[in-house]
Amino acid sequence: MNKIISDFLKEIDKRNSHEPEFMQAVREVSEDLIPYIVSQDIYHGKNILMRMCEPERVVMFRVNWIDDKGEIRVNRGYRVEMNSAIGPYKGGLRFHPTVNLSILKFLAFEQVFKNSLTTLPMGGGKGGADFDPRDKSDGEVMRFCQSFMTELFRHIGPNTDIPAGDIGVGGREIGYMFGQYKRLKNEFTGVLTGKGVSWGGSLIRPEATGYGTVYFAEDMFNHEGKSIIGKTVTISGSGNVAQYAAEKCIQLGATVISMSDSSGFIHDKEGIDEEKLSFIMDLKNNKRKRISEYLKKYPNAKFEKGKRPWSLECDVALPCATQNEVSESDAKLLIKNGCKCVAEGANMPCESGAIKQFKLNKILYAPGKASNAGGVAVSGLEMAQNSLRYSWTREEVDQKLKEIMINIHKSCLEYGKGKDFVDYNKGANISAFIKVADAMLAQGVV
Ligand code: NDP
Ligand code: 2IT
Repeated sequence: MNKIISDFLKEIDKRNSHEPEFMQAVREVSEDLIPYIVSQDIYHGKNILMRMCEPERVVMFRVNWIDDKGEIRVNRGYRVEMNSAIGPYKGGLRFHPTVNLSILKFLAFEQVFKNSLTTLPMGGGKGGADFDPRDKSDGEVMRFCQSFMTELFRHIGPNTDIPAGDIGVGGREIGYMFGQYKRLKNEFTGVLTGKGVSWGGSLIRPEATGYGTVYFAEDMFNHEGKSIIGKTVTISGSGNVAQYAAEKCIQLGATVISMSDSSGFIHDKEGIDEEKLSFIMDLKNNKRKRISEYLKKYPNAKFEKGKRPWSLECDVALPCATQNEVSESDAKLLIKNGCKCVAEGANMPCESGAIKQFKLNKILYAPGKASNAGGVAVSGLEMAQNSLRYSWTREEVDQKLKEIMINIHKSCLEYGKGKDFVDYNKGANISAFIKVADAMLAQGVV
């Protein structure tokens, strides 16, 4: 079996050898999927995984814009349309200086599996640009978004490809891009999700990824007859996902002791309560400042410059910032310090060595494609509401989100349950694969 896997990976590597993040994502999925595919006559010999590893289409384009000093700036934009077997391409846009094809291909590949798990009819895609909105004025961000959409609009549409937010793309950026799309097409449609509530957005979409991650952690605890109530939680990131993961932990009665950004983490032993969290939300979302400013208001907390919060004693760790932010040695430290549950709010935050440690030590570990699927799931509900020209209440959307997370948990159990341990990674990979593979087989070699 190991030889079949390594031959497959060698073949994929030939075309993608300069894409380390993409190869990492493919490797992790292949180790679960190839043994399964080989055991199933309907999938074996159809080159189905190879087909899933090749994007249906990739567009790369120049994005010119003018900064506040009147200088002409050039960025690179992308959209990776990975797989449309079960629905139109769906997935976020990331604006961050590190964005490249490898990162977007890994995100698009993961998105295909994640979207399949949601049970909603969405294919997978991802896009973005190597643009950094953090040090730009509002006017610069608007001009960039307009220029980006001036090219992207011809490749997307409410029945073709429906982008949303990701790192560096929140409500403000979605607004500017929606405005430009509408102007170019003269159509008011659900072409993007994460829209404002008064112009087609869904209630609970901003909260959905963070809330869903915590619902999933609670589902894992409940399955063992335990609960997140009373647990100590360490969170990385302080953006959209981290903020609402923290909010849901607090609402459920857990104690959140850390949040972070790319400059370091804050440690508040007394716990980040609702008031402190609203200070962080204002700091990050309106003032757009660094997390270290938390100490000016709450001087009892500590700031650890340039570090991640995995050295803290905790019961639960929720990595909600970015890929490869938990190394194997971080994982060992977390386990040594008592951590029992890791649910990924971010995409691929744990390196392969870290996942190996979680499995060896039978930690409740949920891969992002399962635990952070609540965001895209509510995007799917936003699309449904747009098609119905109707909107559901907060309670209705939240209830549907909870049910979707419970269903994802069940799917993971179906294919991941062992004697005394649930391999959520394997469960998620196989369950997600089956739905996409069946659709691809039914649609022929296209
Ligand atoms: P935001 O841009 O709102 O926040 C990102 C946070 O992560 C910020 O605190 C940022 O710090 C930090 N961060 C980003 N890059 C790095 C880095 N290289 N090193 C250290 N810290 C970093 O993004 P989101 O909260 O939306 O996304 C966070 C993660 O969740 C990503 O992995 C994304 O793919 C994933 N995700 C997002 C979903 C969504 O609906 N938004 C859905 C599912 C997954 P700083 O401000 O200093 O840059
Ligand atoms: O990684 C993700 O699932 C997202 N960034 C959200 C995608 C979406 O279409 O809502």
